[in-house]
Amino acid sequence: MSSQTIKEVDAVVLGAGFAGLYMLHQLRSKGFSTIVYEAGDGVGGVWYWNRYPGARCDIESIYYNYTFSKELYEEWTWTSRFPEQAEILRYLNYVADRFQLRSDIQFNTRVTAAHFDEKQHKWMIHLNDGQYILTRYFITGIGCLSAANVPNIQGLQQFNGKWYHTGHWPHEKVDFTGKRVGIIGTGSSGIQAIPVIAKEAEQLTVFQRTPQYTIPARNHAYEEDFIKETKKNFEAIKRSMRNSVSGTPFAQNQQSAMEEPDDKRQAVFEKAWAQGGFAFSATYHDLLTNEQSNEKAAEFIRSKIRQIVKDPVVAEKLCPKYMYGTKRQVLDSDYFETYNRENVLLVDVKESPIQKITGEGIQTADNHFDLEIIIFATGYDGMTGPLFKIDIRGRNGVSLKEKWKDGAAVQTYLGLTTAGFPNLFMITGPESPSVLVNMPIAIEQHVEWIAECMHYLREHDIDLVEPTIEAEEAWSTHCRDVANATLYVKGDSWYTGANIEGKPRSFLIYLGGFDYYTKYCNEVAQNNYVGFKLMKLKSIS
Ligand code: N01
Repeated sequence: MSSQTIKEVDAVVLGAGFAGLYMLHQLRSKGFSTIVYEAGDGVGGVWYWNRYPGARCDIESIYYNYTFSKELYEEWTWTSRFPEQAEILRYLNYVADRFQLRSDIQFNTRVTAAHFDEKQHKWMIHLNDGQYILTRYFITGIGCLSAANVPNIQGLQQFNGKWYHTGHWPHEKVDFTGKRVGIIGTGSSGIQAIPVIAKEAEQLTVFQRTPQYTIPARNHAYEEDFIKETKKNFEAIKRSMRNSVSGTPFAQNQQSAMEEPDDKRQAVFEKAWAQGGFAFSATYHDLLTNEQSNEKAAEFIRSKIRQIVKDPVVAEKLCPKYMYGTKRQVLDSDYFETYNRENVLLVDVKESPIQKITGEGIQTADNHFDLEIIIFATGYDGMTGPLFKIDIRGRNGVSLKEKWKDGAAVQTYLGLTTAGFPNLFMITGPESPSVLVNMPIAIEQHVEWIAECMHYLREHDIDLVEPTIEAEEAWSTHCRDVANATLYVKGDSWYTGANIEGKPRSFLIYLGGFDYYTKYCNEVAQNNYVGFKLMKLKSIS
């Protein structure tokens, strides 16, 4: 390390998305000096990077926003049910300006390493420009899906055309007009991009490994009166989201799909299909715990695919066979209809695997497909991937990667902290409800808990907070027990890590319900942070 003067702050926050922006706002209001580092040149996080055609949110806009400020909620007007990426990005820019956050955000800066210095009892943060910064608290707000997965397919470097990953889309428009385009991957990103690109490209070839259960989003513009009413009901909406299982104001039907007569169940599914959005997954409480109920939902969606897609061979290839919902349910706009277009070709790469990428396109076991553009909609190394991109080292120089290495289960306390890494907080970290809850609401809960915790520590002259091994073992066991009672753990997806070659399989999302989780975290705080070691430096040295 050089002898340069090292800047020091109370808190370093990583990422200027929903999490980082609100964390900064909270810490400032409590008088903590804070700096946010952001790799991009603007705010927005996932909505800054995911600019691919068709990108929009799958949670309704009136719920997919901050609730910490009534004024903000009243000032901002969403235009449609499911907001487009550009609109969410505008919203986050508005928030950054509205609360004058930019002055404490350093853009175009990547944190490469964060090491806990045991002599100073502080974190030394290493930046990609060679600078260092010392901080008491280190807080990650880097999301669960920011480490892009570009599969290691032989020959990519030889490809003469252009290629893109959906999560690192260029800022300028990619022109597909008159082009032969190939897209690999049919998860949420691929399914949103395919109908839009198909309208522009000369030919679109979809390389599908696993078909998906997707429900029509039924996006529409909002009426003025609806928005007025929503704003009037802000407090009630906020209360119901914050006290709900999923961070949205929707109640789940408490009935089992198997208790309902066939005709009634069919009508319930039809109604949810017509309504669009996530209503379908809330039709019965046991779709993800009872295999028979699950199959009823799965077969309903397959029947819809067979109705929509005209070519029965293509329709059958598009019918998923795995258990409904064990991969994230997708919302689409005209996805299956797109396969009725003459310029769209579906290639089943389970039947005929991709062998290599050539200078001119993609070679599968049976065919060569000439392409000018290849799009990787191949997802992310989820949950731990973003954290592992940074060399985070706690006590004794042990890295997070080593602590959670192959097969050794990830262990956290509340999905927020982990033993051996004092004063490290992970917003929406592994083993918290995160991606199975409406994210802005999950983020607000974490941010407020962290800020309160830091305030408490300062008020009580406590310098370090770190979970006990016992507390984190108990939390992780509870997390696994809850997950193992569901069908989620049986799926092969980024939820379980099965999408990344060699990644140990584990389900790292807390499924006990957002309401229960919030109550639990609050009780930990009310009981003087039970499960944490609270340390005063005076008594350490
Ligand atoms: O990624 P995915 P995503 N050869 O992992 C395939 C959120 N999100 O970016 O299923 C061939 O879901 C892979 O196949 P398989 C949301 O939480 C939200 O689409 O592994 N194919 C799969 O089809 C979502 O769940 C929104 O067999 C390969 C696809 O690539 C999460 O982000 C929008 C392959 C990856 O699907 C991730 O979604 C977008 C290979 N080597 C994203 N490797 C909204 O809010 C992978 N695949 C709406």
